[in-house]
Amino acid sequence: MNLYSILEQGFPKNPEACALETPEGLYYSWRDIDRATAMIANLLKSLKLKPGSRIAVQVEKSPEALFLYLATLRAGYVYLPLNTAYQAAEIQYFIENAEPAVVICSSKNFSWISKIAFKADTEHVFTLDENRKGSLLERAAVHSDRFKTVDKKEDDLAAILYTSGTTGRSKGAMLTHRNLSSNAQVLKDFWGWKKGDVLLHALPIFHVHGLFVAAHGALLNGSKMIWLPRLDTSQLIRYLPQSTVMMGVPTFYVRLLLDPDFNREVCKNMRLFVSGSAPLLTETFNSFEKVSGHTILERYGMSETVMLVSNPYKGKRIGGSVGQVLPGVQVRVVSDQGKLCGTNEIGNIEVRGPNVFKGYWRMPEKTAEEFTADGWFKTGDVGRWGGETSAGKVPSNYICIVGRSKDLIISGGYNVYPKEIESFIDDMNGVEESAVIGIPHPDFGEAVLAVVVPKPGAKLDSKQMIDSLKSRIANFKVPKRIEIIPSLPRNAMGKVQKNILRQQFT
Ligand code: MLC
Ligand code: AMP
Repeated sequence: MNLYSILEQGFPKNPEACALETPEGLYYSWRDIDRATAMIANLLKSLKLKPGSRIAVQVEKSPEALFLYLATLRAGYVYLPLNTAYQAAEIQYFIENAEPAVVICSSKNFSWISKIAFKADTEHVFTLDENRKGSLLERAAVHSDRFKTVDKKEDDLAAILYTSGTTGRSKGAMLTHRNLSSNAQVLKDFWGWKKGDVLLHALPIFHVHGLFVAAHGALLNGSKMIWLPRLDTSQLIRYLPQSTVMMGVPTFYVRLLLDPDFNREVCKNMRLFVSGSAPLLTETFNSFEKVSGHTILERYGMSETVMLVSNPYKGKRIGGSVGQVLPGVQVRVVSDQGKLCGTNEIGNIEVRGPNVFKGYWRMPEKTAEEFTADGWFKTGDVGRWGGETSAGKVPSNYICIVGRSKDLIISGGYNVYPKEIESFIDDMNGVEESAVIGIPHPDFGEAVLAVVVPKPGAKLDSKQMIDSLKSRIANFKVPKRIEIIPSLPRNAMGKVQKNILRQQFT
């Protein structure tokens, strides 16, 4: 098997039909996908890489970036997508940890990324830009446009997605061909994908949501995608009348609601709006229903498990609940003492099934820590079956997420681990210690805020600190605000009381 071959089974009979359309007026057919992915796969094959080689990619979103992902699958290698916001220190860590055989980056970053890559023994560095330029496509152009997709075992790796750890450095979640194909097949039925669907795609393609959930769904259904480079509400409003499905993080829906041109008429052709990656406020859920006439379908997933829970397509979608367990997946809610929780009892969410990843790249101990002795993956999310939301009573087969046991901030759908930011701040001159917290933010859901204690006699300038962080870490991780205070509140055990800081600074 190969995930690509499974997706390909869904491609439409007419290879000349439109598969991708871009706002610049470019149209790609299904035949174009087949030919372009074959040429890139032939290029990768010509490099005579070792089986299981990682192909690390940090490029802007473009149709060719999607083809590169699909070509990597076809050639049987492991795709490693990297957020375009990552800076040198972050990229260096990923490249040193994953040891990719090939790195593909934007031309503008070639000089520094290639230095990091060659130092880490990467054999090949190519470039790929948004405008169909770069050495990857130049080199692929001389290769044949036919390629026999490499046969893989179900358990072979298809992708590695780095997800930050609560302590220590990021961990690479290893996802297999089976993890991704089983999830795509389940969602195809669960969300009622049908002939004639058109997906409006404005998510980034270096995470589960945009790459696997959204793109796999359309590919497996043979549906055209309107391929937008990023979220731009006026472009969404321009293309919604031609679309039937859209997927986004909650910020997508918050911003659509603020746009005076967004209304029922624009959504007339739409069949389904999906939200995930971060909590959707019931207020947004309700307002969206009022303004658009559509009930957002919220679902819950993560890099290690792809999708595990979803509100139903046909049944009742409940604001404030992430829905029911997907077919083939098992979920349990367990108390800290290890007892199964009943309805309305809060506990830790654990999951088992064909969607659950193989482990963290080269971190067997971390992998073991995150699984229970009987093989369930600990999500780090806290929730309950049923109970009540502001929308009313929730049936006992629906899950509500109420918090996280992991110290994690989700800002605009991106994860930020306070520990990582605190360590950057603590290294700065004049800083005694810091605490990073998430506070409610109207656009991003949560915003990163740092509370910093100066060393005795030191004078700190929060603007300068923010500017310095911007040059060192991905922009979405940079605190929106830094508050300087004389000391951090601590409990009797000496632990920083972040809840008190949250109350104080919200
Ligand atoms: C951008 N900025 C952010 C940010 N995105 N700040 C906090 N959180 C974010 N998410 C900052 C930039 O640094 C910049 O700051 C300013 O906001 C404007 O940047 P921008 O690039 O113009 O932002 P914009 O294009 O508007 O992007 C916002 C966004 C984007 C929400 C559309 O972040 C996005 O597409 N998020 C989706 C994330 C996603 O796909 N998550 C899925 C993970 S998978 P300055 O200071 O430079 O001006 C997963 C599993 C699952 O979680 O269940 O799906
Ligand atoms: P990531 O590691 O980027 O894949 O993020 C996964 C995390 O996002 C999950 O563990 C949850 O904490 C969070 N998440 C995903 N979907 C939802 C949702 N619908 N509601 C609340 N949190 C969510």
